[in-house]
Amino acid sequence: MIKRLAVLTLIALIGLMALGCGSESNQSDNKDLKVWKFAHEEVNGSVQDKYAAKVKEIIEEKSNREITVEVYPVGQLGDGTNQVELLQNGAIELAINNPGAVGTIVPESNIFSLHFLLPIDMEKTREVLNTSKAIDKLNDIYYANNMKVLDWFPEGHMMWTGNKAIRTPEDFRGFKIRTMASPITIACYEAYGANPTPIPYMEVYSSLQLKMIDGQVNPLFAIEEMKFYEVQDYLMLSKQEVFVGTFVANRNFWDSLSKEEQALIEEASLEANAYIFDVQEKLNSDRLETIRNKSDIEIIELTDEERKAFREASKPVYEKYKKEYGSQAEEILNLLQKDIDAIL
Ligand code: 6CS
Repeated sequence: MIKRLAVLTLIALIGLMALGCGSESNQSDNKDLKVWKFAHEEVNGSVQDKYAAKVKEIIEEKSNREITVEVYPVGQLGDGTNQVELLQNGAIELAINNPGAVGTIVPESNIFSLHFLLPIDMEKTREVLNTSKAIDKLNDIYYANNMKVLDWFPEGHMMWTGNKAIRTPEDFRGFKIRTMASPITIACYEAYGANPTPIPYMEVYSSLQLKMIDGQVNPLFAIEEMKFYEVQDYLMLSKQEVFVGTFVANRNFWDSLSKEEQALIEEASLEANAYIFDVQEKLNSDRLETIRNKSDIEIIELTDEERKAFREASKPVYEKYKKEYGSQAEEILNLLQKDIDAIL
């Protein structure tokens, strides 16, 4: 109930913002001026922020500034899950979200919360996301849930930080790890014996600092920009999954666009897909160096043998995904695994 009220309040707020924008168009007497609201889940300077800035730049320039794209980083329009609801309701036109947040709404999207699924080689992961038929099927399901998916892109490997070293699933026993809300993420950590605790992104730093949780999991760029490394003793280069971002439009908004406008957004997403791949590689490697230079956090690179033990422990969760989400989810997983095997 409280969550619903929060989303309704946000929608009302966004409505007021839209009225503001409308008067701007009237002042210039140009009824064709359009404002598209674009929310993402990260802070200024992040991977998603740079993606959104690239899309904004292309759309505004190529529309001769007849379209303005307003970018809202995390916090301004609620957290990741609020933002998915705002997009579904049409309160915002464009968004970047990720399966960790969409997983409670679109069960099949939890596929990307499975550990040890996507190739560890990020180029190959990108290729799978850009070409697999599994993605077409997922896109149809998102569309049925009011979201038109325009792009899937990797943001980096997920890594653990903690107040103790984690090298084996046994080390996770009783460990309170902050995760996103995806039920499959939660199941993975339960399979390791940990105590997964979903907390909004913007509350993770203080929860670590106050020792309400023992650790968290995120890509390196986020561990640096959110300053998690300041309040943690160990950083594990664990690479058990890839953080996948999704560029999406509200379905009614998408269907109401002209063919030219749709083509413009598709062109922007295609360009952003290539651009962001290099950006995430550089941000993740540069920020690991920043963490090394600015702190005395102990950095542990998991060996192949150590990763294997986690891979084995996470296998039952694949069965859970198939069993709980049904035949369509199973078909998507089979298709994806076939395409991954072909690329490896
Ligand atoms: O951990 C999270 O909740 C967030 N992590 C990243 C890297 N992006 C957005 C997401 O909400």
